[in-house]
Amino acid sequence: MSTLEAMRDTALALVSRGRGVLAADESTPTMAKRLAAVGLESTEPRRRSYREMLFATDGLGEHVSGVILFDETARQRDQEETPFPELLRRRGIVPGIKVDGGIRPLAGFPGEVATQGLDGLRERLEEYAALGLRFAKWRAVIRIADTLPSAGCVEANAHELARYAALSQEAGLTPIVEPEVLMDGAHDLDTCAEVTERVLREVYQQLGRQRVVLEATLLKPNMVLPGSESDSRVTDQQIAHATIAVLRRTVPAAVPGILFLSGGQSDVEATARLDALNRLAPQPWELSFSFGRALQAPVLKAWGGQEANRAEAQAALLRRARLNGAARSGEYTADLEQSASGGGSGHGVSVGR
Ligand code: 5MM
Repeated sequence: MSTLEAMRDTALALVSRGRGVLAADESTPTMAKRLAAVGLESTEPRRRSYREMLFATDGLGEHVSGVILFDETARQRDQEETPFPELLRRRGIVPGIKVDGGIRPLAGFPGEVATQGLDGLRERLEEYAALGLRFAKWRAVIRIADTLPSAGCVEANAHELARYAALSQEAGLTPIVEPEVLMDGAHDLDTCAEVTERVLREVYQQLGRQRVVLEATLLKPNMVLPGSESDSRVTDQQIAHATIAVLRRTVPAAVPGILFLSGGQSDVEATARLDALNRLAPQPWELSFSFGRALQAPVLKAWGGQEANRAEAQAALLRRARLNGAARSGEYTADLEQSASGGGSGHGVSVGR
């Protein structure tokens, strides 16, 4: 099998029916925030045991196709000394890695950011491939404000995403391209739609220029939503229609799948909206999830750093994975949310960045 075919197979495996991706790639500072929110100090042994609890969940592979790891986690092992990428692989879950170096202010563009990490990326990707990681992920961040985003910021971020994607394919890792238009702000649904469309248009133009093979990529975008400080109330159906309209205008049919990020929505909101999106089938691409907070918020709450809570926390993870699995085919309902067993209140847990 050629490298290209292998990368395409990885993309297809990640968007296989009824399954989606667990984003467990929080950087050390982000993980410190997540642990602090449940009253825990972030130490290397604690991050390791939390991630082991997630990955060792029996049956996780039924609804989780892949896990995005952070560099530290990709090098850690479980209590039997099995490296985490291998542990996941044995469970039928594809291991991948976040390769961006986080965001920094974009010079000359006050209030806007760019993602760092292109320097030395080729060598890091080679090392990650040797560690058994099969896909990579890079997150670009776009903010909406009065006159933002600027054209310069959108272009710089799209260009970086395309350079990263080309380098990933060179190393044989399927790139997940994540341009996140943040939910922060008081903007309305139409403004988010307009900005997301501009961003995705630029991203696909840059991917084409950098000769990225779209069949061996996946997109990880935001859903089109009103800003978190906006007064406007919209239904899940309006969100789904606005999101699909933008995606159909901008994302080529050659892309096998779209994995939405949750971006600060509650776990229940993210699932309900993924379900609403999938009720608008058929689309040219699979519509799935790559949730971090919307999968982990109830898990962290149930775990609380106590080994005694492990089974309850794993049940909470399985429950959300199962519900999102149902949303993949538009079969999630409020009744299912209430009745699904294994922890969770059904009221929704939301976590800010
Ligand atoms: C937007 O963040 C990504 C998806 O997570 P949510 O579903 O919680 O929005 C996530 O993969 C993110 O890229 C990682 O958590 C890493 O974030 P940091 O800020 O630590 O680089």
